[in-house]
Amino acid sequence: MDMTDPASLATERKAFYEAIASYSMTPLWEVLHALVPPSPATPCQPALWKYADVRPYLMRAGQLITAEEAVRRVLILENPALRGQSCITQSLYAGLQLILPGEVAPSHRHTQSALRFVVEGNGAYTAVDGERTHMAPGDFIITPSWTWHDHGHQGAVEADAPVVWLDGLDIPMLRFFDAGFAENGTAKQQVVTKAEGLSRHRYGANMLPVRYDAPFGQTSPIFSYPYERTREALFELETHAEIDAWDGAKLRYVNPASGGSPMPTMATFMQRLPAGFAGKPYRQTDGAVFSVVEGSGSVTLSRNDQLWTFEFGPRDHFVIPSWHTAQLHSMQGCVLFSFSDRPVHQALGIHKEDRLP
Ligand code: 1HN
Repeated sequence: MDMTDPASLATERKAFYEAIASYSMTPLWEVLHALVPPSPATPCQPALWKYADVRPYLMRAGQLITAEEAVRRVLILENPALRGQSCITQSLYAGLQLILPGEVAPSHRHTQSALRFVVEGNGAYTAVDGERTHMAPGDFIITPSWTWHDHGHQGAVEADAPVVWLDGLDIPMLRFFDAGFAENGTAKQQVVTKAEGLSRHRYGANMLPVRYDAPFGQTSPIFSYPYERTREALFELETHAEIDAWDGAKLRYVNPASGGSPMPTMATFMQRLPAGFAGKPYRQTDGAVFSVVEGSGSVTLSRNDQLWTFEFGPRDHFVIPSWHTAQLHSMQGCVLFSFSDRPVHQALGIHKEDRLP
């Protein structure tokens, strides 16, 4: 073999790769650069789902299948670059779920953690471990890992009766760890054993039981964070506090017992961009999913030499993938809910954020 002749060397290497392939081996040096890229190289793409486009299909789904037959009547928001994988980023699942008056989405439980962010409608409830909570637009609700949960709608049949919420789950993460288990309930609906609001009274008044029992492990014992209280906090901050040049007025939801994220795998945030806000650019390793609550604005995204601009209004959804530079703008002012896998990055000590000038 002539090591100085590139052509014959290439032929020899190729033969070598083929020889080791039958022993399920492959040379690192051919893939090393891609395995440890100079900066996060996500296959995910920024994407926007305009609610005006999505809603008619959700309502059509409501005519084609019942919540009970579907178990969960959801249109999955798939990242356009990851079609067929049921995920919006490599680690997160997102979908829009519809429930209509009189319907029940039957009781089950799974190791995957879920969050609900209510997008429209009134009259629906979700039940977690024997306690029901009603769902109102802007409410953030948690289904902790391995807790029984069902949803229902007791409202009247009216034009605005459909209730739609954003589901956020850590499905791809649990799939990665091969740690997904699920179980169906014996009854369609679980028996209600607790008064509505009990968990909020017990854990959500800036107080905790003297002998705190962590009913859901690392997950927050409060499973419903109503929009009313979040909104008031943000609007008071907008009026009376300094506005962050990157985020506007942004707060993170917490597990009051730990100060950490509400769920071990997902962080959730709400932010208010004041009217006329022109945010500075930032990038983060945690890809984030946004649900627009009120108002309108735009987000400009860039990565290498690619550029995206999304104009958004109420109930629109968009995804900012890992390490894409983002800049938020709002002429009118707006409120944005978002969630990401940040707690996992932080637990691993790999979370990075650049707040650029
Ligand atoms: C689930 O249990 C719900 O409980 C929603 O509403 C979406 C997606 C995959 C697996 C389980 C729910 C889900 C899900």
